[in-house]
Amino acid sequence: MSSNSSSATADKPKSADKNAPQRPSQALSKEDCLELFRLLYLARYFDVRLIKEKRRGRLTGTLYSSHNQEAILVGSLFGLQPNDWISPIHRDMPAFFLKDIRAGWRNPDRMGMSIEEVCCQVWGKVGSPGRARDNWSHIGKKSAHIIHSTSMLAGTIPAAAGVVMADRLNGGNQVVLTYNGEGSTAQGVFHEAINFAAVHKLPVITIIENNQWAYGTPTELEYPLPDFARRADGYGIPGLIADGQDVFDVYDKVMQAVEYARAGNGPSIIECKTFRAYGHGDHDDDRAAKYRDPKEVEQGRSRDPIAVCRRKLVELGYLTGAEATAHQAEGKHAAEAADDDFPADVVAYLKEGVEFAMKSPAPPAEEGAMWVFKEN
Ligand SMILES: Cc1ncc(C[n+]2csc(CCOP(=O)(O)OP(=O)(O)O)c2C)c(N)n1
Ligand SMILES: [Mg+2]
Repeated sequence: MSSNSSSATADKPKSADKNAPQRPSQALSKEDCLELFRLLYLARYFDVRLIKEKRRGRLTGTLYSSHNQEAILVGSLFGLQPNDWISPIHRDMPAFFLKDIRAGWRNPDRMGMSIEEVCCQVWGKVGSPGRARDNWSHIGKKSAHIIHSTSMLAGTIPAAAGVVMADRLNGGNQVVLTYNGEGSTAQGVFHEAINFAAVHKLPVITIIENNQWAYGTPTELEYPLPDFARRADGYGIPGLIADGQDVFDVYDKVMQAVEYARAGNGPSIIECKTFRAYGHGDHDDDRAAKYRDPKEVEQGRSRDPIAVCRRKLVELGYLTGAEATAHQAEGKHAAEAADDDFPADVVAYLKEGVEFAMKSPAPPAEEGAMWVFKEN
């Protein structure tokens, strides 16, 4: 893999030219491609449902919407091995249940968190890994190989480097995907951790979700070059650019980096170009409507990842006739989207998670000081 940034232009996952270089997505079966499409719907529906629950007053906590950024999560997670590690951040809530979901949505033996656990986390119930001790995305689960997310931007990259370094020393071959907003790339710890990973050739793949905004700061006030992937040049590692709206392009770039890392070549950075659909969090929606030009927002949301994927599946002949237009969630704000804009199995899966969480008890009050104060 070259260390130069590759093109953001995404092609069809299958090429008519037999001599064209094979991209990992060209090896995906029709079933895999349709599953990617379904998972985009699942990630979108999770966000839509939570926005609606919040507006109905049935939820507390801040919602950091992943709307319009789903292809980054789905495309990056689809090709991982179950025992690979991930470290999601605030905007990656669906990643907690999407990790190794390819092994079966209802497979009790899969490593990733179940939808019930994630909903319990959101609702602050006893069944959550964090046992209601912290905000939504502040969770992790060692047995699921999910590094605990924290508020300290880029703060999980050194932890991720340590995890895979330990695994390598034990003879393992696991990789770790860390997720970061483009704003976090200015943190000192971002540079220190990636430099460390580069020097020690650790299998750390750093995904930069470049959604053009870090809270109220636009990218031109964050970094003087158009491509955050160029940061990789300073560490002597590959810096790839993916079209963050195209699940197949994200899959391709991540699989290239995974193969490179597993072979012992070390880390990579993958910048996924996307656009933040809403305010930073739901508390910021009204303010964001003032600091962002409506034309910019319209343009940024015009390539919905569900629509991009649908077009490719139609081109490939994997979706035909009424099947191709059965559900139309793209381009709709949460308030406009109805359950029948989503596949029935997606709605049912989340319904079970939400109902489980709502019926679950809150943790007992005596737990409040556990793991905080040491007796005596
Ligand atoms: C070290 C640190 N500084 C500041 C903050 C406050 N903060 C939380 S999210 C955020 C913006 C993050 O922007 P970006 O990294 O682009 O991610 P996005 O929210 O756009 O996905 C800031 C400044 C923080 N959590 N940690
Ligand atoms: Mg950002």
